[in-house]
Amino acid sequence: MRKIAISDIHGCYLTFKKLVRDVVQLTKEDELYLLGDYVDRGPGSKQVFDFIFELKDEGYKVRCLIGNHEEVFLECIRGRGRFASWLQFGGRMTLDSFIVNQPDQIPEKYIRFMEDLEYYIQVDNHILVHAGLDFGSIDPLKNTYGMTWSRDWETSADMDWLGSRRVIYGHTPKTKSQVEFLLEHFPKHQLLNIDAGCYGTYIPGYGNLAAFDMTNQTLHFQRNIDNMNAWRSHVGH
Ligand SMILES: [Mn+2]
Repeated sequence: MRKIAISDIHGCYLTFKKLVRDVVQLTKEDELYLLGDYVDRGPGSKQVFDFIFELKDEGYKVRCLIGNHEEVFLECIRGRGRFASWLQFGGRMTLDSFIVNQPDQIPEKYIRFMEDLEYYIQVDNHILVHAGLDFGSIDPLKNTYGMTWSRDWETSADMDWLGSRRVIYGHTPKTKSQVEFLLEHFPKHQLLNIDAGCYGTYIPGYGNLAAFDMTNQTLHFQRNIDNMNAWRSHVGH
């Protein structure tokens, strides 16, 4: 029985499926934790959701956190005027994967899935969260904005507050060797960013999806095998 964490899939369905099925070889005894940003940029946001539903239907244990991209999507659904910025943010790729033009044309079950996502999960002595924790707030586990949007928060982490707990998160892409370096220092630093920049195939060192095995404290990587050409032409690379 292993506890596995994966973050920032960003519509890279083929890469995600290969990582889970062939590289990690997930079993029904394992627990899979997904740390948010399922959608946008990659070509298969809908297919990422469908694969998560498929795993759950087959009896795999999967728990899912919210990322800032799902938050922005839900704001679009609730009509808070974020639609234009969401499209810039990679949202066009998500709409294309559903073959629709507006976020409210996406079927209800996908929207409900996103509405039900959790902000953080504590697993043994690990705190799992999408982006990080805002240590400027009285209780970092109550600041949901910090959980989905934090950047460069590591140096302000309050290690007394954290105690023996460790934080696993994503959101800010790192190269594969940076993620490996962070794992080497994880016992001392207690913070591990596992976002290996899956969608960034055009930047040297990026373009991998990482799975962190919390039980054995090991990393697995899958190189991106999705077709990122539409996103690349969209962002001009
Ligand atoms: Mn993010």
